[in-house]
Amino acid sequence: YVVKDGMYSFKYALSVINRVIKNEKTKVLIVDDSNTFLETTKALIEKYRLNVFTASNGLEALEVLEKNRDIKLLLTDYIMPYMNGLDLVREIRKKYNKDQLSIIVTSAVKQRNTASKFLKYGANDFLYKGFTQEELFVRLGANLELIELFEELTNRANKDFLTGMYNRRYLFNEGNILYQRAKKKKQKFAVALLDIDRFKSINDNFGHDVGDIAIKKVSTILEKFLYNQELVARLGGEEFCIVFENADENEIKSKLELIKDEFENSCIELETTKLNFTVSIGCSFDLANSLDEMLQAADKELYSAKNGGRNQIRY
Ligand code: GH3
Ligand code: MG
Ligand code: MG
Ligand code: MG
Repeated sequence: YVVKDGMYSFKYALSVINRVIKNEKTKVLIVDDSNTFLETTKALIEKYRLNVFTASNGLEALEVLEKNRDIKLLLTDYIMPYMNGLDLVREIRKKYNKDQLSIIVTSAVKQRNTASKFLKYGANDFLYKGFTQEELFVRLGANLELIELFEELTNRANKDFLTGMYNRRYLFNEGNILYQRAKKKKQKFAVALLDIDRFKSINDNFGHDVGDIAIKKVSTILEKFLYNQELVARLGGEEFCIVFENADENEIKSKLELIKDEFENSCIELETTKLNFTVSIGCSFDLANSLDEMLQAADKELYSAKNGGRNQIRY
């Protein structure tokens, strides 16, 4: 099925693949009812550090995908028993958009409308069987590059540039999903707002750069105590939000105490001095009518923590 070329001919594709695949091994799934095709293509693709899975029909492919949700690219045949490639593409596109999974179709069927039919149903690319190694690698490279660009875009849209934490936008999208789930399943749910005390005076006395260091310090400390089951985000400025899903009230309270104390007991080493700062936290356990309402309630508590003298938690 695969026509061999001289090595020189796919240098370009290799350079793309090597750029796309950085640390982790990118997962690729090949679906074909011919074992010979599966084995040859798997061996070929594996040479370039891709992690290759195989399936011999559409149904099997859906199972493999279900178990490996981080598969980035699918190379599928058209005519197969049980579920053919066209039905497979239609099924997949109900669940995975083009920003999550690229689909390349390979077929020996040479009807005029085969390729367009597949593209209409959501395939990214189409290759007639008998393709050369170079053709395969160029298309793998191009389609994997696309996925990587989507990932980078998503990352930039959801993360805060200074700290690398999730941003306000992500918090509201993801937080609302978690809130609705908790409400439906009648599960526990809590939100906390954390704000640096007298942050303006850090900026005024030490400069904006040191202010930024303090903000980054918050992200380091939150990372130390949270992130297992919590959604953590920087809402803006020196204000942070923690969403607790399905956690016990006392557990949350003791975690927040630990965090507050950690700020009190640690400092930032500057060239000439040590900088100490504290935080205030407001927390709401009442599910209320929306995530927004919960945040408002937590904000009220935060306000009273500030009024009560700062460096404290209010529930
Ligand atoms: P309080 O104890 O009541 O919270 O007082 P505060 O001074 O911490 O609170 P306030 O909200 O009045 O001040 C927040 C300041 O944060 C105002 C703004 O100039 C500064 N700020 C916002 N974003 C950034 C940032 O990204 N970096 C730095 N260095 N400062 C920021
Ligand atoms: Mg076939
Ligand atoms: Mg503040
Ligand atoms: Mg503030």
